Amino acid sequence: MLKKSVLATAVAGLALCAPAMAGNPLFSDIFTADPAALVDNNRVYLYVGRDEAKAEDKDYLMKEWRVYSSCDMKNWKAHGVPLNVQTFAWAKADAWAADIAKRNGKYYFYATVEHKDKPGKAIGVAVSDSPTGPFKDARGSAIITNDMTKQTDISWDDIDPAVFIDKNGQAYLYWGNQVMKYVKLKPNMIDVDGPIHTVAVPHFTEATYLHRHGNTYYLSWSREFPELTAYSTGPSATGPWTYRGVIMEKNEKVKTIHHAIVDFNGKSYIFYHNDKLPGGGEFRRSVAAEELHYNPDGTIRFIPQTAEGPAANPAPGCQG
Ligand code: FUB
Repeated sequence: MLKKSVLATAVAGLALCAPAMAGNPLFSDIFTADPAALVDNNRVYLYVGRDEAKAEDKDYLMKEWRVYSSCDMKNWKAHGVPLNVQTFAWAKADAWAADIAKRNGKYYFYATVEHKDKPGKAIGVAVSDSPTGPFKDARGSAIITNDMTKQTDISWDDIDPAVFIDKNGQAYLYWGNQVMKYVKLKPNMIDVDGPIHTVAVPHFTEATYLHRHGNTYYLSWSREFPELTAYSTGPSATGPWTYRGVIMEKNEKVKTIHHAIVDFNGKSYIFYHNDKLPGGGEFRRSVAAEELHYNPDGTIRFIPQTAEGPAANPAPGCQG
């Protein structure tokens, strides 16, 4: 029989050797929401908004974005605050959902904020030489403002940017609430190029995401409210789209579920948010991840939310 002190030392030793294996939610020190992701140089970068609302609050309190990175989808390194609402001098509040793309060695971060002068939400674009920032305003003005779209009367219909660069170099910005919209971007990534189009998908609420896997384009979004994650597939970045169904069920205590999808180190993943951190709820969300599987016909398998999250998937050559 082991003596108590020997056992205690052995257990302590094991704890020291064990890697910090994050399950879901990924971060437990702060509330996080609205994941955006980028795979760069064999490393996955995860951008989140920070939910700062108190338990009794009745609205979002979001002032900054945070960035984390991982070499294996299990251990996450915090890189701090790469930008906040003040990054955009023309914005006054609400660091809502964002997305990121890399072009010509620069990182372009598209972010929802509340405009100071033009009523309603707007989308800004910030740029950095590094995926972890710091980012600075790339235009000095919003790329999308509420007065540029007339499909609804609500002040929050121009939120949730999703940026996508196609094989031929054409970049697109998708976004919207109640009505999904997209516009082409110029190669400089900071100016729109042509008219704004709308896209009709079943029960669209918000949180559009566009990605490609193989030769198929996947347009996904949050449908209904409380939200489920649904998707369509198509032969191009602008469709035509064929509805394929729901891939993630709604949350229990929070009505939103905003997601992002990436391929990393030979596997595919979805990031989303739920309410599972203790004290969590509508305005106190927590970002989680799951492995995502494609069927041989290109459809996506339904993704149950788990407490374990993805298995460790160490990318060769990625360290720290
Ligand atoms: O976090 C604020 C808003 O809630 C986001 O912009 C939406 O996608 C929803 O998650």
